[in-house]
Amino acid sequence: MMDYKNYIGGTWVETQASQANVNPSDVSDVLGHAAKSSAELMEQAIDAAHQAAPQWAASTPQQRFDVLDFVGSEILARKEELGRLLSREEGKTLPEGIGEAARAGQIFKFFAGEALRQAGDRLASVRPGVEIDVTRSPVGVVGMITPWNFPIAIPAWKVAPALCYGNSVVLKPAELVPGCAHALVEILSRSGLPDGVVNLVFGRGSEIGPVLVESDKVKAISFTGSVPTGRGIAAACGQKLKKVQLEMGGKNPMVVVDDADLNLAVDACLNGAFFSTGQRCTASSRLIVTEGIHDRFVNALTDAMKALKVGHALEAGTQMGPVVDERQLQQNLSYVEVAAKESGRVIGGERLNRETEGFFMSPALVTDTDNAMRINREEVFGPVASVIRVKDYDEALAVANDTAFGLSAGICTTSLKLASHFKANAEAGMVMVNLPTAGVDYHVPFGGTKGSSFGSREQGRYAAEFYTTVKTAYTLP
Ligand code: UN1
Repeated sequence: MMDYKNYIGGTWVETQASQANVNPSDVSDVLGHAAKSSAELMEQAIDAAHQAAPQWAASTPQQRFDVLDFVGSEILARKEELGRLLSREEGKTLPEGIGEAARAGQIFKFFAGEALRQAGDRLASVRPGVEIDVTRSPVGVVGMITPWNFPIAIPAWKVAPALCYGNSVVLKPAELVPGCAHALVEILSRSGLPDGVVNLVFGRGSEIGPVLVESDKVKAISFTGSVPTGRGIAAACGQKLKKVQLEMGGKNPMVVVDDADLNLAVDACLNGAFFSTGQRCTASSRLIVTEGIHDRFVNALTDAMKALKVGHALEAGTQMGPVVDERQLQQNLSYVEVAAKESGRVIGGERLNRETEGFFMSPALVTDTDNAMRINREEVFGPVASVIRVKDYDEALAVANDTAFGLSAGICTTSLKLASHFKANAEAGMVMVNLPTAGVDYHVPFGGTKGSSFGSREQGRYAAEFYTTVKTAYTLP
């Protein structure tokens, strides 16, 4: 059994460990216990990051490349083992866990390369003889608060760019998945980073999160999680005039129009709605389907959904693992109930028993819904999707955009004209044509509009916007 310790100033710090890391596929399998840190320990981690910041800010591109490349190589070499750990603590299937671990490795590799490609602009001044340089400097200490649903990829896509651009880090991972964050930081601890550049603090978000957000030594906060928590963080950062980046919920529409390739649309919706047990902010949760294809689509998707094998995440052949914990399972089931009460027709959505005691449920499809129903307004964060029948593409687009969220939006169509129109007019940060709304590349920007995101984009070269400060220097030689 593992004892997940905090990592502060280059040392693994012994703390009273009390938060159990439980396998959602089998609650008798406890992976370990994580530190439940005090505000004081969080302060220590912030101090360590603050002290180490100038040294890392002055590091060369080669040093940054070497660290990030080392971490990326080790994650990729160990992707099976790390993927197994991920699936065991979070519950996504083993192929999904291995895929996510590989993604984390690739993210480090990408930013290793970016460390060598940090360029600025040199411009002529409007004044004679004056030269202008526009360059990027590190921000300083960056605080990161990460969710349980991507336990290694999300810490990776925050930590890697932070280090690439010369910042130091305090990472506060989700309580439910300490194992992956611990494994990642353990690799970072052997990567050649100076002590204090990366710090890891386990504990309750409500207790140690505010310390991180409010500290004057922390210059920026990157958060992925719920809208209410994000709002609170943004308000606190606003008070402190601190940089903030939020990735929050989604109620992502997938439009299926009459001319869609039916098999492709069913595959995209099955994947988008139910893979990773629907626990993705990019999940396709509103399937908006035009009249001419509606019944064929619903029948085919229902068959495909019912055929999904739900079970232990580590068992070969499992296509959908458990829900992450009892609280989330109850939330999912209560949304199914709400949808039924609101006159939706529910297929699936029942608690399931398996050989091991875990948080299993059958995927749920709610048909005959309209966009005003709660099931179509609020994020469930589980394997629950609803179908909204519409007359035509114009109505589909209007319904797709009628939401408080704007992370990802998809369309299944064989029409270039509709695809182009949708790309231009969907109010979302990411648009997918004939692809699931979830499952993104690691080298391009990730983020949304409206209530889904706040601040500049994560990932790809666009990450530089958040992790650096722009400096404009004028010289009269
Ligand atoms: C994906 O769909 O590949 O929390 C990534 C989430 C997102 C990541 C989704 N931040 O679900």
